[in-house]
Amino acid sequence: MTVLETIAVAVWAMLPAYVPNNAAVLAGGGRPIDGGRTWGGRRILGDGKSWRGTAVGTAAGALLAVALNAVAGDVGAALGADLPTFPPAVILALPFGAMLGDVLASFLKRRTGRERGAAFPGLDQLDFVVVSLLLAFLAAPDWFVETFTLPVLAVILVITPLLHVSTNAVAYRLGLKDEPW
Ligand code: CTP
Ligand code: K
Ligand code: MG
Repeated sequence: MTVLETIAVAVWAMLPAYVPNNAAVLAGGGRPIDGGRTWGGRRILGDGKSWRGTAVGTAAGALLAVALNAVAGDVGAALGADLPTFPPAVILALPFGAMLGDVLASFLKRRTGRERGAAFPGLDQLDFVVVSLLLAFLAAPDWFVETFTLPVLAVILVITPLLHVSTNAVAYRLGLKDEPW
């Protein structure tokens, strides 16, 4: 695989995990997952993790995966890359894993004294990737190993923080997000 093909596969395979967090920002609000409960004097998760944001984010990523499956052949031919299609279990695992990773990160942020919206460099940029990859592996191990080769994983590790930082900066400037991270 050429470097460009590797990048194309990496972006394609992770799109269903990239979109949920942005969709959650647009859909956010409503009842917080933790119902306002605290643990050790701090919120368990905080108001930034809502049922609606989580549900809409997961649905948006899953719908995108279904759409990508429909056009993988045509887009792959145009790009000259062998783009993967997502097995049914992965259609759900990638976006749900992204949302779960974000929720777990908020749990860690609250336990370490960070208020809602506080930055946690490193965790903020990679939480959703790690958990979505983990759930995708559990959902379809053979597909995972075939799709996420070491070069593809390496590209994901590099481009994810770049994409995360730039999309959040845009969302912040558009007034959609309270903080630029
Ligand atoms: N959001 C949501 N549900 C989620 C994730 C995000 O409703 N599961 C919405 C919330 O409105 C949230 C916004 O998207 O405020 C931005 O997401 P994020 O930066 O992850 O949340 P923060 O408000 O920064 O809270 P935290 O410090 O817990 O990350
Ligand atoms: K976050
Ligand atoms: Mg935030």
